[in-house]
Amino acid sequence: MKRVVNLRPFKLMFILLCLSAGAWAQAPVVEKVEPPNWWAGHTINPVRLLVRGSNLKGARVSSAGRVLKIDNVRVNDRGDYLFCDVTISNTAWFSSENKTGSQVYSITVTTSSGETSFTFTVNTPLDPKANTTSISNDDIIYLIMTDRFSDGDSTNNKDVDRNNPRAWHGGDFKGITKRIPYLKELGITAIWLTPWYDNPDEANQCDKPWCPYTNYHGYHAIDYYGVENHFGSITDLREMIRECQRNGIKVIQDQVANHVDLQHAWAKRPPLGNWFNPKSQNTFNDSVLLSPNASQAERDIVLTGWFNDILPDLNQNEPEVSRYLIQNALWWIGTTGIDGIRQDTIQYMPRTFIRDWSAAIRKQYPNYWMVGEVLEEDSAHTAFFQGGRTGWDGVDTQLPSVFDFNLWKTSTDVFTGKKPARALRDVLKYDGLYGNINNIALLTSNHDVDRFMSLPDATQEGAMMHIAFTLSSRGIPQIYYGDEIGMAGGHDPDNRKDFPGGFPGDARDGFSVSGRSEAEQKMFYDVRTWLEIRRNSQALKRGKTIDLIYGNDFYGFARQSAEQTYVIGVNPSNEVKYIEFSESLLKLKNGRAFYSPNGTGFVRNISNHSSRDGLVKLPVPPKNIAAYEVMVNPR
Ligand SMILES: [Ca+2]
Ligand SMILES: [Ca+2]
Ligand SMILES: [Ca+2]
Repeated sequence: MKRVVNLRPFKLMFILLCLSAGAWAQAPVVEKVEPPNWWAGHTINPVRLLVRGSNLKGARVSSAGRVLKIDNVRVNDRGDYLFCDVTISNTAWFSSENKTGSQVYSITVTTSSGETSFTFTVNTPLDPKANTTSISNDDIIYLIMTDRFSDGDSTNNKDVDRNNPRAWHGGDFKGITKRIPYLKELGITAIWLTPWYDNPDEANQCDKPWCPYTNYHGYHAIDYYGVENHFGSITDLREMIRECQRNGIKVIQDQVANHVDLQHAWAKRPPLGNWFNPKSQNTFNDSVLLSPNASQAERDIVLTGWFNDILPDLNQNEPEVSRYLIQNALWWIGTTGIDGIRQDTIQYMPRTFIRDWSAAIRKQYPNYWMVGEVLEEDSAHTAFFQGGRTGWDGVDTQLPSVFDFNLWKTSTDVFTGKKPARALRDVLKYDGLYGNINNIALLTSNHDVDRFMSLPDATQEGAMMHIAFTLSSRGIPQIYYGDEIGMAGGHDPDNRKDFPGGFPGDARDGFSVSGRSEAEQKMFYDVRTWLEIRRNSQALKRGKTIDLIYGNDFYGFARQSAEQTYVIGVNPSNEVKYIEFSESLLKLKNGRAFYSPNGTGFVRNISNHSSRDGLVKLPVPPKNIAAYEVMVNPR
């Protein structure tokens, strides 16, 4: 709408030529080519281009030479979008003299009224070893809302207003780069940033109480190949990713394939008549997706309804849309080297699309980790979307991970005194529903839920137990920025407050010990200790969960891998409790001892104390979670 042409000069310059002067008005014009580049030797070959322009009706598309072969040209009815397959010849590439860097080719669009051409860059084949580790059970993810974390570049602070919780606040990629030492000190191993696609700069207007609001959060894409100008350039992004990775921190991109913003160029002039689903409000009656007994009509409302009236819903059942989105995901991985993807509102897209998207990414990167957001506090529902199992619809989504919102919600309830401790076990008992339980993502909180410290009856001890429990559970944990210092925050946007010290002029610096309150420092220290326990334990990262004891005010369980056993005691009560269990439950032998790395210290050598009847009794202080490692030789 307000954006006329969005030419991103990323390895690409458009050359607009008009050779037929007599027919200037009708000569073809090219404005944007997506993707602007691709790789030789890629699992996606041919790559399908989406070309935006005008006067494209009847166009023929060609490229001189033998490297690019172009066919399957399709032009929409208005003549303003053109699709074509570009097959990249590997033979031509490898036999060329230029085996490093990239090669720029010219592609010509010809109609009866003239011709124009654009450039298309072919990059050297991607390193097959890159991204093969992706995100794994070794990782602990830290979710950052880029706009709200750290401002490292004031030159991109267009219309920043930190007094308005719904305005841009100025956080950016350079700010995150600057905080890498803090992230290392904390001990996380991966960051997930809210979306960095270019979003509208201007505030959305409406008659709702939350208007006007800006898209500082990034979920309103207007350019799937562009970077949000408030966060920096693609160069800044790549620099941030490179610096993170150099420091042992992986980067996860937040992708949004379900919808775009109404200001996207497609909204007014969609490439195809069925590019978007017709405008209707999503009922968010999500359970019809899980139930095989729902009518398809009811299910379609959830799959095709708009998230809201300014977010047109993409029709992934149209193969051109599906191909566009799959290529876009792979383009970001290849271009920036990101280590994982979080996919927004994944359940509102067809499961066949989730499968095709997942399969295509993992064809190129066999171990790649993607996590889908299925915001349901129901294990059966979230499990339905994880890959590894075929659903009632015959579809295995092949999606590596989903978030465990049921465990998150139950943990917040238990540690604010609303549910008994055994409720935790009563969520974990559904673990068998998942295709791969160790792959699922565990959250302490995120940008869509109230922070723990703003829940009724929240205490810092409760917040710490909530985090410790998350870090001692199966799956891959994810902490939301600020949780480590007990930041408070209720409903959106209160839960997206600026990290203290991240912005010029802040009264104090939460990134440093001296800037933290005593309570914040205690929290930071405890969280860091637990992160260290988690990072160093194969049992916590990959072990089986074995229930030992569960009651209203206590839950004891073990995490056991081939090489290590941990015993965890969860005690939300006001008195000391004991993890009492028979050694036989864990197949332990005499001569073992238990060591607590989170402060309780060496506790008990079984061979001296309880080997006779095979019973183990380990204390857990009140309002605490104790971790005991089973030691072969007492320390
Ligand atoms: Ca900034
Ligand atoms: Ca923007
Ligand atoms: Ca949808």
